Amino acid sequence: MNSSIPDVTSDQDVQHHEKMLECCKTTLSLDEARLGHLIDKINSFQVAVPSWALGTGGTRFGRFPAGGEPRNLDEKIEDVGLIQALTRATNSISLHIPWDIPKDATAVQQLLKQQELTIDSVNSNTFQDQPDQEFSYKFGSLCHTDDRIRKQAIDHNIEVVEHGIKLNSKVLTVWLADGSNFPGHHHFRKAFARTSDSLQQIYRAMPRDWNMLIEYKPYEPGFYSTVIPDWGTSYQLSQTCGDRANVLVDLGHHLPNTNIEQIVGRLLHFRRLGGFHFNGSHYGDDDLTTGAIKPYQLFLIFHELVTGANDKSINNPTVAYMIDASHNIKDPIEDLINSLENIRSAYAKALLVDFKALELAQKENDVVMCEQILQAAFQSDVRPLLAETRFRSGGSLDPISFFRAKKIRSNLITKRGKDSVATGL
Ligand SMILES: [Mn+2]
Repeated sequence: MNSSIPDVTSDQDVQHHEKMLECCKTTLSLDEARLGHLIDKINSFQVAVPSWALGTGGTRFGRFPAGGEPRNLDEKIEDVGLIQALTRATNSISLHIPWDIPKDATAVQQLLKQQELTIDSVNSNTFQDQPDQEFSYKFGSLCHTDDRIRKQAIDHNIEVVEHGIKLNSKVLTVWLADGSNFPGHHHFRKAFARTSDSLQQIYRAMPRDWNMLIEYKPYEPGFYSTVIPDWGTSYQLSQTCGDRANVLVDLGHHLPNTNIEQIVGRLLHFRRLGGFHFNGSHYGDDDLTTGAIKPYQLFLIFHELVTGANDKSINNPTVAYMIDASHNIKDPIEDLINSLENIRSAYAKALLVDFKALELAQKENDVVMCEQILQAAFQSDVRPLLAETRFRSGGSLDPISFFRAKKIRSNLITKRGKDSVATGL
């Protein structure tokens, strides 16, 4: 338990929780062994929080910060440490370069250790210009028509890897804003070929134990085309780079009603699912709380992940899970706790699916039974199971109530100020 945080269980209603847990065990027919097994599984499902998620996000219309935002990398690590202490569901932090360049890697390592955290992936940024940079990315980065600009973007990615090495990261995530806003601007084939070549150069510069994740997005900021719009393009680029390049699925990076669970299944089949960015959306890249809008879809995605993990013929690499959301209205810390709870809820429900019965029903084309088996798991109330998982690993039974009862946000405002702004936003 993080020593700077007071005991998180002392003021919780343990008795009430125990009653709820007994109900849950009865309803789900869980004996102690099965309960322990589920808790171990849920406990090992850890999701990284990115360094840019601790401040208030905004829209292009405005930003309404709550105050007490972390002013530097150390304070961001402290915030993730707090979320980890309360939830025991996020044991790593993902860094954005150049927003969060560690000035003293040894000191950062020490702070991470104190907070029981590690560095997950490092993320490059060629979607905006930095004050000291020579060339602009207005018309793209890795796809650019000008070799000098491409080289600048490639060098930036290599520099990001160098920062990551100092912090024991082993994953570079590349998301490109490269695309076009109007027909005719991009020569689609040439822009793709230049991007592929740039990614290969970055890939070759990475140490041999590093992985590259290639994220796709169908639109925005390019409203007519993006160079990497879909999983197929990411897949092709990964294959061209090599075994250590894989596809990253961001839930918000799909057109409305896309069957994301099928994409996940397909990538597992190809052994190319490398990373996952969780968020919630109704229309596009809304970056809302994970599971807030489409909990059934989230469950179906986890169902694919769990069946993939159970299938011995699938040899997919370890998937890097991260929350990639923006908190416009909610307190960022509460929102992240919300998301972690919803993610684990979907995972726990997917673990409850009767796979053998489902397999049989699928073989017999018993459509009704197939759906009922999934619904039986999806409609289970796993909240006591998640609370017990946190409790056993030293977290809080009810993290948001704890956060509020201890007035953590007002304490942060007192310490950091009402107008503190998280770097990068
Ligand atoms: Mn993302």
